Amino acid sequence: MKKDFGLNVETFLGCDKTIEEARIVLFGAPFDSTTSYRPGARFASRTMRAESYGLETYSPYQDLDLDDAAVFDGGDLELCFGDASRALEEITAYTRKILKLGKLPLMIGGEHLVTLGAVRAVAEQYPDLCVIHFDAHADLRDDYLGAKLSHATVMRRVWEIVGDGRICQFGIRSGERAEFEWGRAHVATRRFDFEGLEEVVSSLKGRPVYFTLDLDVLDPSCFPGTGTPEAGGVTFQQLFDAVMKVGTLDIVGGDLNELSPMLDASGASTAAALKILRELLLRLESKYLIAK
Ligand SMILES: [Mn+2]
Repeated sequence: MKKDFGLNVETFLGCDKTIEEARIVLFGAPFDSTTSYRPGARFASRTMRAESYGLETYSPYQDLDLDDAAVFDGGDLELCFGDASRALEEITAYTRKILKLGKLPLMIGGEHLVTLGAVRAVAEQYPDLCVIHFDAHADLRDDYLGAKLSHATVMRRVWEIVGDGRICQFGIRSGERAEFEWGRAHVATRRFDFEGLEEVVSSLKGRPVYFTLDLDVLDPSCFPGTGTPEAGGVTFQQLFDAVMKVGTLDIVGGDLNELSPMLDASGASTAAALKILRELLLRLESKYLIAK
């Protein structure tokens, strides 16, 4: 409820609890300096906040309402553009603060590299961390054009933290032959869709999980607003169903990334990202909410 003379601060729709009340802390990481093709993901979080007013807080899918959820919107980090190491350090520091408060960090990228900053902090707290990764791209290169820190290398850097057998990828349909060959020995890669997700979810029950969702896992026909679109992706409904399954796990951190809102003037990509975010938040909160 808006106060007469409260601060004029825009939050993601329905995420207006205080930090003390919140169980989940949402924040934006507007960084896209290593994007290899079409930049613009730095504008995702602010565009999502503004356009969230076209979204209902109520989910007819889950019969739950964001107004009842305990989510604080921390706004956007002020990140050093052009220096990936510094930007990642800032993301790690903020994520660490959220974890110290006993709350769940949920980050809106930005390009996919931002995930590394959050995982560094989450893995400090949960050394046995597992990672579920939805993406069109394997992101397992050791370097990209000589750069170790890139959105094309992010999962390789995450692997260096969590180790073998801890990363499960789904929807992957793009990468170098060498990435797929390396991946076979070190990570579990499911190509093209979410086949096998139920088994993975069963095997991860009770374990701390970081969930990183590169929205380009969606087909470009329903999600064209992204830097590196890849034909042959999943439908919105397939992604929704998969997110519902992942959301039953002990998620201890997560992110959505790679929405570039200005690459889809229709706004449909932003709307898809918003709906997935709403449903993920509600799924994570569902054990505390009573369906009305
Ligand atoms: Mn991707």
